[in-house]
Amino acid sequence: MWLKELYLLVFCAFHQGQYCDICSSANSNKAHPITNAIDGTERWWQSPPLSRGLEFNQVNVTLDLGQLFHVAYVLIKFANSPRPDLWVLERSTDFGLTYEPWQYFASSKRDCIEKFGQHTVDRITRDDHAICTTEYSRIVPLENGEIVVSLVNGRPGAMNFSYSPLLRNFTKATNIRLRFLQTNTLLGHLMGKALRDPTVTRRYYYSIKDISIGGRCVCHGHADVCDSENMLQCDCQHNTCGGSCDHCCPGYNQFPWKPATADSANECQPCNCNGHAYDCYYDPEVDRHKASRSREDKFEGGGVCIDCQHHTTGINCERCIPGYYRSPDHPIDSPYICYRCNCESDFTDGTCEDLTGRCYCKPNYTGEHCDACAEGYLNFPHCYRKWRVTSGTCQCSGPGQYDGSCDSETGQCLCRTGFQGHLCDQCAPGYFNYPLCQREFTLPHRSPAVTWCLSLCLFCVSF
Ligand SMILES: [Ca+2]
Repeated sequence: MWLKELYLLVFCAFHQGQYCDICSSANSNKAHPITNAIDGTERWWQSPPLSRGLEFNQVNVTLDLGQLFHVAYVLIKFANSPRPDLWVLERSTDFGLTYEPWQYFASSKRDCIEKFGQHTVDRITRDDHAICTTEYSRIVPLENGEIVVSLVNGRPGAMNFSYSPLLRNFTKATNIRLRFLQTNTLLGHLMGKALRDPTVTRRYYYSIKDISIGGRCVCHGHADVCDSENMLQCDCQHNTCGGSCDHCCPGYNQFPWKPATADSANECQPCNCNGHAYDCYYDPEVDRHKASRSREDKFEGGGVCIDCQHHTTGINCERCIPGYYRSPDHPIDSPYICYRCNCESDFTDGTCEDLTGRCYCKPNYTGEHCDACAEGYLNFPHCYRKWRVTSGTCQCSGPGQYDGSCDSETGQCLCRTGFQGHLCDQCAPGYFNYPLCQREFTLPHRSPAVTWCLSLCLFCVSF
């Protein structure tokens, strides 16, 4: 019976002597889940007692605030156990990825120094000094003790919070962690037979009735109020977005985001995407090269439109994509601004001229649809360069040309049998292996009939 009880969760009430009972999740009066620590009622959370293992000295309680806040104070009301002997209040500003100490708690200055370092007991000279406090680790009261941690009062910047960047930064938190390291052990004279009682560690645990946190939203000067109906989110203005108005809203990144100051709202400015994109991003390189056009039609800022629609592209969605041309009949912000090029010929690359739709031809070709040779070229679809041949200017050399002569109009060299091409530099059909250009014989199987035929042909050729 004793053993069994030792391994169960037990809670005790000192004001009723040493009355203890067994936790039970089935009965809300005997269940002590962590949600009780933030429910605003008298119900409390309780950790497993040390009778279940000394590792339960080390218990973390983490609060996720859901967004960035400036925290002014943390108030912890304890329940049916004394306040912890040794612990650290920690904060995270990156949504729980990393934590850093905010304040240390120990029962003596000596413990502060030994456990947390000499600097924790120095006088506060900096707004971000993490101090060690001894007043909250006393054994009494045994029940219903409180800890009030003020993160602003007593610091150099306390009277001028808005103008102390260090203090504003020090109070920021997205998550708060209570890292308990050691329970307060009840002293012998208070616990009567504690030393002789093997069950005494059943009474060593942490219990919290409620945690209150006071602070204000971090809105970077871009909101007047936090919306209490919407998870205390900042009611952002100045085209800013995010839980803390910490970035520009989609489509408003012509300039980098800035916090508001006493002198300027530093409003986020819209990008100029000519009605073809919803979002944009700020690119400092584009800004430096003055390549982005603002809504005021000036090359100021570095907004680059994202995902241009209606077959548009460019920093301001100001051009048509290849294969489309700008319509002469629609304004720049029309969804019909870009028409498809009608350039299906082999002699174009598929692109065409803005406003006219005239196809851009490959070299040597011309015409609305690249269906003629360009000036100086002839013989469509080959479109050779036209030669003005005077004596001795033929470009015919190499093994394929016949005698160095060429057509006076086209420059076409006179080729030997088995060669072709403008300069006779390819093998003709039926010949292979330039520059030899041998005759091809393809005889997959030498049947007697083929052999006969071959002999006959060779006989013919020899005549
Ligand atoms: Ca509660």
